Amino acid sequence: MDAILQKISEYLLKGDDEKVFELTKQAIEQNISPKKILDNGLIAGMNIIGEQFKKHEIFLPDVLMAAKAMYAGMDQLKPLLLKDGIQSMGKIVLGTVHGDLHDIGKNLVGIMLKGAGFEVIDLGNDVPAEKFVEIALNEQVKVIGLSALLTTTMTVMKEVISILKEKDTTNSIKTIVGGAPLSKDYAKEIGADAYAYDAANAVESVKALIGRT
Ligand code: B1M
Repeated sequence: MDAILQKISEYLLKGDDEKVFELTKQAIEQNISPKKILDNGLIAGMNIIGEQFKKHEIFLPDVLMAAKAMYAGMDQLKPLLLKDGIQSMGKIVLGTVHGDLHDIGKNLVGIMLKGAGFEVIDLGNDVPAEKFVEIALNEQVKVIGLSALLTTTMTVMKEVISILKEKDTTNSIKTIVGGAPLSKDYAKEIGADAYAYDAANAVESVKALIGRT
């Protein structure tokens, strides 16, 4: 792996946002692809943080610092992941479900969708089930994208799908779900139309959902 990507990962672990910002900038100047910087630098570091947190080797403030450093790197990559002047591919409502504050992955999905030409209505995090449906109907959106990082909040996705069923809108509004605890099987179980394991896969899945592959 490129030494600089290793360094990005190491400083993310230390929660040093200034250093991560600077190193990400340098990696871009070295013509390393944004996807590689993201996957092998920033996300690689975040995955280690997740493991350390699980083993109680680090605590919540450390995770928060790492998240801040992750955003410092993402700020540098964002313009490169976005493409200008593409005709709109359609609208999507996106958000992290109620009770869940994790938004890094959801934001990455949003960046990649925008980069692919979709108009993204980002509702943020901790979004109640009814809100997703209300906005999707008001904005005449064809796809709702739901993100969840906690096993305790995954169930809100099922609530969104139930509301869509109640309103008889499952034909016109499709759902895509994602997030670390999710799986294809769980998505199928709750009646979601698609599941994506990462941001690039989310773009492919949304394209397939609205017939723009
Ligand atoms: Co939290 N957290 N956290 N956390 N956190 C996890 C998720 C956890 C797995 C850590 C662990 O124990 N190993 C664990 C969940 C356990 C479980 O439920 N099974 C956990 C916990 C327990 C908690 C708290 C409960 C801790 C506490 O308070 N005791 C608490 C909950 C707060 C709440 O939400 N109510 C909490 C808090 C936090 C912080 C606020 C400190 C911070 C979030 C900051 C932020 O998001 N602004 C945080 C973080 C950073 C993490 C970890 C370390 C990293 C998450 C992340 O950003 N990953 C995480 C461990 C881990 O996941 N390895 C952990 C990087 C990101 C790019 O990946 O989000 O998976 P990810 O997104 C990916 C894919 O999943 C996919 O594409 C993305 C890009 O590739 N994807 C989609 C995501 N959404 C998608 C939607 C799609 C399609 C694909 O379609 C719409």
